[in-house]
Amino acid sequence: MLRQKACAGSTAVAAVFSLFLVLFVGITCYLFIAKTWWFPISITGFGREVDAQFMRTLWITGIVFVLSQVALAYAIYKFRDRGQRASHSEGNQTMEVLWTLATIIMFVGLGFLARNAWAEVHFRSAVPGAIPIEVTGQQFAWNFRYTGPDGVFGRLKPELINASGGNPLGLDPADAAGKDDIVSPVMAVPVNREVELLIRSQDVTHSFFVRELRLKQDAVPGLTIRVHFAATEPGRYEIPCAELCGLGHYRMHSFLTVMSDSEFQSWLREQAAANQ
Ligand SMILES: [Cu+2]
Repeated sequence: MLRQKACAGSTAVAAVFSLFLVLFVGITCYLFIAKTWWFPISITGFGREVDAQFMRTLWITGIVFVLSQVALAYAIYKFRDRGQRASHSEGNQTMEVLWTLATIIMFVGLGFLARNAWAEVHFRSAVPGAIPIEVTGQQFAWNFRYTGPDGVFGRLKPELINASGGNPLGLDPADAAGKDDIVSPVMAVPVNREVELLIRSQDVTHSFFVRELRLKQDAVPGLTIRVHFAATEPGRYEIPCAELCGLGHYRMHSFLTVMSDSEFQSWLREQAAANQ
């Protein structure tokens, strides 16, 4: 039974909405394909695995996105209100089972493909001989500590922390192992050498993040969290704090410089001289 013509919906509204959806999908796809806003090149082997996983996920979710939005645009136009009686369906059990299974396979499959990248950061420990660097976040600065020639970090005493007095980490002068420790507000690492970060916080939760390393790790008060990487491209990269940590969060950042081994050795000597 048809309702009065005056009660029928407008074809124009359905058409415009469908067209908008198709345009929206097209522009979204263009932005990804043209890489209008894209991340910087990765400088770790692990980062390339992360990128590969990102692209796999993007392709699968992208195809699902396009198909579902185009189907939606089609349905909006095709089933627009023409004054016909509304009908409803009870659903389709076969379809329900199929798309639930497809979703499970997709998510478990993606997780399975990502297991290497995940294990590399979270399960595998650093190779023997990796350079240890202690990373300490505090409101609102990063400090990086190197062991010096003895290969051992000296003891820290929280009651000795005095940033304006030149002891931001609270190094204990009574501990001989700490005499050659180097503390710097910027980080340097030699290219193609594995380094192990020992990430700490003096106050609230911060987050160590270098986009090019594809590495992000929270710095949590009371914990020392280890992560490791080997950077393959010399250069200077920003280390922002990636966790909202207070009013000065926006200015909490430092820099990582990846340099040749000889440059790194002379950088360490300069820092040691400056720390005296
Ligand atoms: Cu912070």
